Amino acid sequence: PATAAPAGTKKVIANLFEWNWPSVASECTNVLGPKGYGYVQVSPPQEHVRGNQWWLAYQPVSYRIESRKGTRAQFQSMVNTCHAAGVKVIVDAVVNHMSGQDAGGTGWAGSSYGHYNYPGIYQSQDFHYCGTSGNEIQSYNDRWQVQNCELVNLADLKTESDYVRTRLATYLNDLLSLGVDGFRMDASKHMPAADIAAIKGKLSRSAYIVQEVIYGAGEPIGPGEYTGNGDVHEFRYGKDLARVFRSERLAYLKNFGEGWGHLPSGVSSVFVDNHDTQRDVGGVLTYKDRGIYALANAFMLAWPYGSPSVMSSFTFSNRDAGPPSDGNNKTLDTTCYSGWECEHRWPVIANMVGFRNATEGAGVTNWYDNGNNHIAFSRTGKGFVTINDEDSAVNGRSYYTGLPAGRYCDVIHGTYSNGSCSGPVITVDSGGWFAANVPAHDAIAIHVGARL
Ligand code: AAO
Repeated sequence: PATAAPAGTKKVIANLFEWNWPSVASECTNVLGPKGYGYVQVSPPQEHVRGNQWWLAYQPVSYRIESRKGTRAQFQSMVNTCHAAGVKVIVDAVVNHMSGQDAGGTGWAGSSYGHYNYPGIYQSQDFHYCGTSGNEIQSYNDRWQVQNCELVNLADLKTESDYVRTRLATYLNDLLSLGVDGFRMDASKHMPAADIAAIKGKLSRSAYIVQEVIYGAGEPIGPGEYTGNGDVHEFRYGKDLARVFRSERLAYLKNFGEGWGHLPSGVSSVFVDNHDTQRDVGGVLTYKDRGIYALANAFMLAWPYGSPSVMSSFTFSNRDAGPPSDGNNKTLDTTCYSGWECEHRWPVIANMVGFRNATEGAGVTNWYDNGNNHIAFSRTGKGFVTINDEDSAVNGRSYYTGLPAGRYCDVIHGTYSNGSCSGPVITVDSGGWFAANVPAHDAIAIHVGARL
């Protein structure tokens, strides 16, 4: 992330979507810290409406840090544990709106609420009523509607009002007081960039900011107008990468990123998929694509564009279904590979985080492609990767890496730890070359941080 406090070279985000706080804490200690993830992104921690769908977390009822994912004390303990493991914490901050239930009710932690009435927090005068049918956004081609009408019936806060801005900043400052390092600003497109800037200006200390603005072709509001506040999610990245892997040629990736019209690298937050795109925004690669998904993540982590974020999902077939939970809809502790996919632990993905860290700052050299689906490139002096997404193996080839001579762990097929490699070892000769076979839909990656 571009604006965070210095985190050395550890910049990769693990998005532990809908994990509860005790499980996030133990993952920081046991996996994220050791594997070199720099950040964990967690789902909205504030009180929300009751029920079991995952998206209820996006309907705030109060700013008490008490949700199906855990209590304030558990949240605090999670932040402390992650910090001790060298992992910073990014919170998904829902600040554009409150709940979307016409009837009102009682929230997770017991606060009562109406659609436009949150006792002690907001009353009717704090919301927009834009005058369309149901006050609903009818066209994304109308800037005013997008920022003054309701997104799926969610009570739309008047973020131009100083009272609302101050109340939102009070919530975010409470999280900062618990040690939080950054915020994913949910539904940023639905707030003028200046409103987000004003809220940011009320924060008690600097924090990493990443704004959710889904690029939509021809829409008047685009991601570029938010870069003054911090990073912005680049939704074109995952969509374009999926198209390349599915139906085009990996050779096209030679100038992936800015060369494709994406945001400037330094403010771009990228992912193969996120919790919305893996469900609704057709065409991206997800855990359901298995090996190709792993290769796409490997490319993202090897390619020096943007701040990469690795999705970690619970498994689902129904779009609305919540994570594994008990009879009261309290989220259960995570059990990887049973109800939870834990993509961030897949060996290819987790090991490529180490590649990212070891190659930070090094440019791309020695690009090779066969004009089709076999590519290779070096991260100057630090690492080398080749991806063969052809339907057949590429055998008997040598690759020029420019790396110092030595024996390197192939981190796609093996894990490097305590000086040894659990998989194949690649020997780079004194000229910087190695020879190896690459099976179909497979890859080889080596870096100076995993040299034997
Ligand atoms: C739920 C129910 C609703 C009910 C509501 C209130 O589903 O029926 O009315 O409760 O009771 C999540 C869920 C929602 C859920 C909501 C509240 O996804 O289902 O509603 O919580 O519980 C727009 C926004 C974007 C937003 C996205 C979902 O701009 O900010 O919709 N994402 C965030 C979160 C998301 C969350 C919310 C916001 C709300 O990540 O999880 O919702 O807090 C176009 C526009 C986009 C627009 C999409 C979808 O995108 O450009 O701005 O996103 O449409 O409407 C291609 C195009 C692209 C297009 C895209 C998708 O990629 O290029 O332009 O396809 O069609």
